[in-house]
Amino acid sequence: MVRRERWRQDFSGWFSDILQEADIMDTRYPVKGLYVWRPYGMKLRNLVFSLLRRLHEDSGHEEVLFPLLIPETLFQKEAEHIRGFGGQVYWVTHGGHQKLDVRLALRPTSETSMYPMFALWIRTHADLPIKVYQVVNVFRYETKMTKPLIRLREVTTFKEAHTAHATAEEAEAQVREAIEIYRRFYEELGVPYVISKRPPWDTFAGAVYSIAFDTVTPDGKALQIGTIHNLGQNFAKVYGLKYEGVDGKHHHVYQTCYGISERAVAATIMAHGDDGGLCLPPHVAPIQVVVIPIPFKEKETPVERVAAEVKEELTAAGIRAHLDDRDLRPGNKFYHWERRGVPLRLEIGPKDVEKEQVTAVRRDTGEKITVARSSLQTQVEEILQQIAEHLRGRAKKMLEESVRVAADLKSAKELLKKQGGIVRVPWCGRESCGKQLAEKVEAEMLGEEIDNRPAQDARCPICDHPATGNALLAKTY
Ligand code: 5CA
Ligand code: ZN
Repeated sequence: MVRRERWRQDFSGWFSDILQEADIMDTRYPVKGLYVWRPYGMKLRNLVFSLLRRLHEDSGHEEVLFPLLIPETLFQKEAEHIRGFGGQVYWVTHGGHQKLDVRLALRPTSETSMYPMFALWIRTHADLPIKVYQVVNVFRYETKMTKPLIRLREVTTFKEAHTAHATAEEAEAQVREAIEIYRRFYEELGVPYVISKRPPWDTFAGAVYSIAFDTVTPDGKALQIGTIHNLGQNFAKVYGLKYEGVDGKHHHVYQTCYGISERAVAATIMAHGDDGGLCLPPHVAPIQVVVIPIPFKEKETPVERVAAEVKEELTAAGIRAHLDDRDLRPGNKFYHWERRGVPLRLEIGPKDVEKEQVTAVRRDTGEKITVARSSLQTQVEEILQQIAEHLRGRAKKMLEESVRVAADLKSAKELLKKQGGIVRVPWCGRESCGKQLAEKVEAEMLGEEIDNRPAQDARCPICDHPATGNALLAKTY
């Protein structure tokens, strides 16, 4: 029943068709790397990001909103940061006809706008920690190929969290909390991931170290879906973020930041879709249940009335239900909602009315289930739960199968070339070996895996020293 041929073999085509046909995005906006969210996509985006907001709020993060424009004088202060982002910044140079004295950057991320303000807010240790987040647009002049939801020049939905702490230990603990938040977020979306510590040569500009979440796309590439950075005191020193400790002395704070963009929406779409279109996890599906009356030709039946009642009953129970009473053939309606990934369809025909039942059809498996009207709500809730679990399990299994261990570097290279996915190679942790590993398998180093350790006697295939971790290597988006 479930076909995933095109989804796998022509992922790019599948993805761009589905964005258009499922009413997610319009990709025809006449500026490269900028796209339009359409109503159904907007609903999906808001549901996905409300999960993320809730996880931040529940762990004590408070929402803020900083300006989009950053004066060049502030932006240029942190040398590493500039080296990393310099080539990607859009500059505002004029106000009307007037040339500006100080150019203004469109934020590519907000360290340089936030931290000078943090410096004004922090006086004593009692002002710490600061844990804030915002969900905003950021601009990056990306030079790699742009792609809707994946590589944008205007990232429209950038959740960035920024923190400041009195001690290095607290900043470390904050990194762990952020990892936990991102784990839970992606668990809820059923999006599988690997977590790794980015290699030193690919750390975020201005960070001490970076942690990345990656998923694997249907065409076998790694896609980074979130990062967490320990900034140490780098920015604190540049922007003067100091607090007076109990010892009466002034100390620089320790900072972290972590971000997720609308790539999370892309990851959700690709993790669960199939050749029929979207297949959305019930948590974030704009419509969880669509009710479709199936009137019998030429015969007066109460199917419409019963369908409306069913819809009302589900809505009252807090389920996002929709009644499709358009004057269309049922087959067309099935197709319409299938494309859009509605997890559950309820069909109501004359026989269903007679028997006081509805016919439920699962989007993920195509399975038909007869549900008694008397237990409608509980059964629908149960089925939605089962769908969520099935999707999560199926996606997780696929990712696990695509993380492979190779006997040697030559076969690792072959594996990546033929099947894609991620290869796991023991690594001594040294930069020169890491770079050679990536070169030899003709892929990129995602980083050192967090959740798995190499075997006791494992050795680095480059230098033959004992391995201190696993390198994850993949072709990347
Ligand atoms: N200031 C830090 C943390 S908030 C920061 O900017 N980190 S980042 O550059 O790694 O971005 C965080 C996440 O945003 C990335 O992991 C990636 O998933 C997503 N992202 C980055 N650039 C783009 C882009 N051009 N289009 C879509 N998503 C992006
Ligand atoms: Zn080595």
